[in-house]
Amino acid sequence: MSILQELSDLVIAGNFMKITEKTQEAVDQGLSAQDILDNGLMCGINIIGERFAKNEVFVPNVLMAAKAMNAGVDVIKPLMLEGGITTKGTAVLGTVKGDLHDIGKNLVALMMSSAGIKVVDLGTDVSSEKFVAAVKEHNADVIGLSALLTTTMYEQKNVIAALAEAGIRDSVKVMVGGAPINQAWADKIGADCFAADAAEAARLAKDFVA
Ligand code: B12
Repeated sequence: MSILQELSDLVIAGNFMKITEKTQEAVDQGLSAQDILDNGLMCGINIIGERFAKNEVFVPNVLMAAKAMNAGVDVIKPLMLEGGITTKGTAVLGTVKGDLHDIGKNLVALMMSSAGIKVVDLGTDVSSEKFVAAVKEHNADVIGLSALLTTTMYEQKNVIAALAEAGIRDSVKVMVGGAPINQAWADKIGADCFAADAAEAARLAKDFVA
């Protein structure tokens, strides 16, 4: 079995004890952080998502898998941050109100930091008011809104409306993302862009602050 397959299986099993050691082993074998993430850890969390949708596993299993995924990400974090030294612009990031998913948002934060962007991470379950206040306080160039639920994706629209109401919509680029989000949704709610993954989000943010 390949080490990437083993990492995927450890995420599925929620084995957060063993995954640190195994991820380090993958790093020591010379695998890139991106390979470990895309073809190991992410495979596992996606499989758990599919099984959860089919009621084959339940919330505690997903929580354990998320914990294992985060433990693996912690090992490759320093590699992903390599080179991100000069600060180019500021991004405010958060998961919208009512939504507690943060693995994807954390990866976006990591990739943006590694692209040299200063990231102000507001965490999860963030209200429009808090987003608006943070954009003003940090004079942000970019705001990134993460939503993983079909019920909370509408909050992205509310944040954009709140930015407009505060008179700062045109001074900040709005990026949206998360599993149910696509370009059509971004267009519909008047976001400036959509990115399907953290690497693309960082590339686009870099372009915005250039
Ligand atoms: C892990 C997980 C959980 C964990 C979250 C732990 C954590 N700390 O995040 C826990 C157990 C808490 C959880 C809870 C729930 N979950 Co959940 N969860 C998942 C799961 C399996 C994985 C999500 C994940 O982390 N993926 C890996 C990351 C890396 O991918 P990502 O988030 O998509 O992020 C990438 C891109 O989308 C993008 N991106 C993300 N954010 C942003 C932001 C910007 C600005 C940009 C540009 C890009 C971007 O870049 C990221 C990296 O490449 C998904 C299934 C899935 N495959 O999505 C279900 C899923 C999202 N959950 C689901 C559900 C239903 C729930 C619950 C309602 C379950 C319940 N009955 O309680 C609760 C809701 C809690 C709440 N209020 O938020 C459903 C949603 C269905 C729907 N139609 O809305 C899903 C799709 C599972 C399913 N197939 O049914 N969940």
